[in-house]
Amino acid sequence: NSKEKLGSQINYTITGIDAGAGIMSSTQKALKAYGLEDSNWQLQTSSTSAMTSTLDKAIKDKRPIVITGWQPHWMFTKYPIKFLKDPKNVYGKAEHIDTVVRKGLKKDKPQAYTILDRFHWTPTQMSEVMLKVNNGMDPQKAAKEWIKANPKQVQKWTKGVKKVHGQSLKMTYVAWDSEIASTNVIAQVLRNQGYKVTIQAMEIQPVWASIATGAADAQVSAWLPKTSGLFYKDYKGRFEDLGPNLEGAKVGLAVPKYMKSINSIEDLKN
Ligand code: PBE
Repeated sequence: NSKEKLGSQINYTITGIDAGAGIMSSTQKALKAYGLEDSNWQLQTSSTSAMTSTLDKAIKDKRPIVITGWQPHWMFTKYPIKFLKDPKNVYGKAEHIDTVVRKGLKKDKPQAYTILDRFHWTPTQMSEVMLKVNNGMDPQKAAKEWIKANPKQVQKWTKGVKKVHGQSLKMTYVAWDSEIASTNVIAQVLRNQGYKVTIQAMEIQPVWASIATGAADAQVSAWLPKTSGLFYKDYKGRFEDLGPNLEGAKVGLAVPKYMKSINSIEDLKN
């Protein structure tokens, strides 16, 4: 049957990203939950850029491929791909991305706290910045351009907040496209407010640790409830969650639309 053929055609391999990503541990759970491990499916670790270039090649040749996919991301704009249904709800229905700050930030840097607390935008807006960066623009420049083009939105975050003069502020993030976009935008907004902002890229676990220990002030990369849920639980009580900066994110497995008979994760099983 055609499903059996799919598994052997692509070596029963799901093309994934970096090992630390929440989507990777969720996919391990999915392999178990859907009994795919038993039929030899495996998840390949790589990176977002390696995964998207493998996807690019597969689509050019109209070959089958299964990837770890999420939104907002330009992969869904650039390529004709679809999420697979997840009837066992392993990845969760929708995700939101929260802003998480260190304890004591409200007292120490109230202006930054207020702006971080108000920071909220849409998947479409985030995609605008991601697309610029994907087309080769420097992320800081992309953030500046986006801010310039969206003064009303930015005003909602900064309205009535006093300027500061050279106070420093440190943000940590993972160099995923979505987090490169959001971190650069909010960092630039805080710079315009007078903060000396540094942003430092690292793995996801040290990002949470940096907030818990107070080594960093803020991060805007908490995909919840599932994708970063483990870190949320591990560090509970050692950070302040300012709530969603974006709603309507989604995580799961994805395939090209021309794979017409594969519509659910269950269809991978034969
Ligand atoms: N992602 C993008 C991340 C969060 C941001 C879905 C690849 C993950 O932890 O899986």
